[in-house]
Parts: sequence; C-alpha cells; structure tokens
Amino acid sequence: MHIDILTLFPEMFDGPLTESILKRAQENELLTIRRHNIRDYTTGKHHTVDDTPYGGGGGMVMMAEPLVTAVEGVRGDDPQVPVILLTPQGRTLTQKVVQELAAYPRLILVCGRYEGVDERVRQSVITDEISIGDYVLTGGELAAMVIVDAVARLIPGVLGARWGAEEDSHAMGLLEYPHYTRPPVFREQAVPDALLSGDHGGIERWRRREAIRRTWQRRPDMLLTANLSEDERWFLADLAEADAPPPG
Ligand code: 4GX
Repeated sequence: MHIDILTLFPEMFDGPLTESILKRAQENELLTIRRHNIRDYTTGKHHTVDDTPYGGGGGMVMMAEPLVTAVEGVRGDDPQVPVILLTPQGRTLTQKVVQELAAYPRLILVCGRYEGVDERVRQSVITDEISIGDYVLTGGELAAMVIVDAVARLIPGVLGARWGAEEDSHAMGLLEYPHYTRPPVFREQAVPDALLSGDHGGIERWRRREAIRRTWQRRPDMLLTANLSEDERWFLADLAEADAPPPG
C-alpha cells in the first residue's frame, strides 16, 4: 500500500509514523508514505495558500490553485487512485470503510485547514470525502493519521503472523471480550476460572459469551446485525430477560 498525504504541516505526522507498528510496516516496505507540503506547489513569491472568502464572513479558505496542482502532480496520470478529502462533511469512517480503503493499492489523503477548501478543489480532483466523527478538528491531519493507522493494520503482514485483523471486534460485529494476564489474583480480583482451565473449546465459548454480554450492555445496536449461533441467541435472550439494555 502506498499513501500520499497532502498537508501544510507534514511534520505533524512525524510521531505516529516513526513509532511501533507503522514504523515497522514502513521498514518492511508493506507501507510507503510520502508527505507533500502543499506550500511547495505555490507559484507566487509569497507562497500563499489561503485567501479571504468571497461573500465575506470570517476566516480563510484554502486556494484552489496550489491544492489542485499538488494533487495532479502527486497523482500523475493514474485516474483510478482515490483522492480523499478529510472533512466533517464526508461519510463517517467505520471499520467497513477502512476495509474498503485497505483494498486499494494506493490512496491520496488531502488535509484541509482554516474554514475549508475552495469548492472547485472538490469539483476538480476530490473523489471521496471522509469524516472521522462528528466533532471539529483544527485541520485534516489528525483525521488522516487515524485513516493511515486503521488501514495499515489491515495490510497482510503488518500485525505479524500470530494476530490477524479478522478477529477485530468491529470486524466480528461484537465488542471485545474481557482480557486478563498474570497474576491470577490482583487485589482480591481473580481471573475467571474458564480462562485457567486449558480447555480451548470452553475458553472460546466463554469469550464469545462475554463479548455478547459486553455488546448487550454497551452497544445493543450492534447485536441487530451480529452473527450469533442458536446457543448464543438463547444466551442473549437470558441476558435481555435479566436486565434491559442501558438507556440510549
Ligand atoms: N473528520 N476537520 C478539516 C478544514 C476543512 C473543512 C472543510 C476541508 C473541508 C474533520 C473530521 C474535521 C475540521 C478537518 C475542518 N477542510 N476532518 N478542517 N471531524 O473536523 O475529518
């Protein structure tokens, strides 16, 4: 997977890209990331990237020329590559969207600043718009980092052989079961017997049930589409009888 990031602040990405899993993915060439400073695509001697909005009102707008030139320069003559603008107006990022993005060999992420980008940038070069959630950031950079992180861990080999991404809670349609590690008793709280049994069938059954319990408690909406066995449906019916889901 190759990802190009267009931004006015390429150094903002230093931290996330140079630690841990994203660092190793790049070292192993499973992931290549190029950051491009939009300011490098300006022509004037002041290297201006923003201007005041037509019609007045406060704030600034990112100019069309530097952004469109940057996208065209980076994209080359490949019309297939998704050019994604990070914006609260985009479709909301979910694990399903992450899976969709991870299937492309290449992505271009465009990070806006200020009040946004000249509408003609959208019309000229943007093929998709994504929001990472209903709140307002100071720019698209953190949203782009979230996308890079979530997509990278789906690339085969990035998480290592032992741990695939198929078992991810949101890929399974359930929240995760509770995890424990040593010691067996911490401040009088014991690890559940089922996990100490060594009975792998019993452990799997316990984990599935606890995942269902937690999903019922915290995200009952997810159970509408979860893939449950007959036995698990009975378990859920018992949960629902014992207590109603929390409000909301
Ligand atoms: N999920 N922001 C982008 C400036 C902007 C506005 C419109 C392009 C078009 C955000 C989010 C987010 C704030 C990033 C406004 N750029 N991005 N920025 N939530 O809040 O992705």
